[in-house]
Amino acid sequence: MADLLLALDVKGKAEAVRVATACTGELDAIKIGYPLVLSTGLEIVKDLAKSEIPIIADFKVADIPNTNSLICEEVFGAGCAGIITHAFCGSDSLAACVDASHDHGGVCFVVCEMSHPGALDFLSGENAERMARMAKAAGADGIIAPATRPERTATLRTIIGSSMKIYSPGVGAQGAQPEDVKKYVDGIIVGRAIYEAADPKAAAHEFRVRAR
Ligand code: O7M
Repeated sequence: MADLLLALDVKGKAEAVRVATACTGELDAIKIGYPLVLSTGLEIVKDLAKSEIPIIADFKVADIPNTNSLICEEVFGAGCAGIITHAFCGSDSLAACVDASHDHGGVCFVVCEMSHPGALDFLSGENAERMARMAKAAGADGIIAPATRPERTATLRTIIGSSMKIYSPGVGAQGAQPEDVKKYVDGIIVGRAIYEAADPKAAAHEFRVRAR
């Protein structure tokens, strides 16, 4: 049984609020990232807070420890409940993000293996497994692993164990189905298949039911 996270990669406040409002009651969290925040500013977090579900900032943080901490301050200061970081900058950068998240009462998720074909160049295989071990050692709350490669997500689950969560993108527009990964993960991340749907609420409802 997996939660449903909406990847709200739309542009502008009006469209973001339209989709979020339409999906009221069908989502467990909303993931925002560069497409939306660069078009609206972080004030969008307050606008989306009316949906009363956690807002997770997918900034795929990847910098030196001090800069990572400063990014976390802004994200949690704006009202986000969680942040998503990369791990490839190393254990000190990752620790800064995890620790700053926890200092602000938030959660930190770590990208380990990505869902797109190009992930096979770097963000997969042994590299992903090393990053999963690093995420666990850092005390992260969870990892990101691909619905498009469920067998890899299953492998990463064996590395992190059951005390950490896995959120999994790739369902819908990238071709994966909720049934492919729901037994390995705590949440599926769905973007275009919901926010581009003629009826986003109905689409969200169907994904939520199929993820259960
Ligand atoms: O369902 P989509 O394909 O329209 O959107 C998927 C969302 O998940 C989109 O916000 C991507 O940036 C994100 N994502 C991936 O698609 N693949 C990954 O490997 C990782 C992410 C992600 O959310 O990383 C935190």
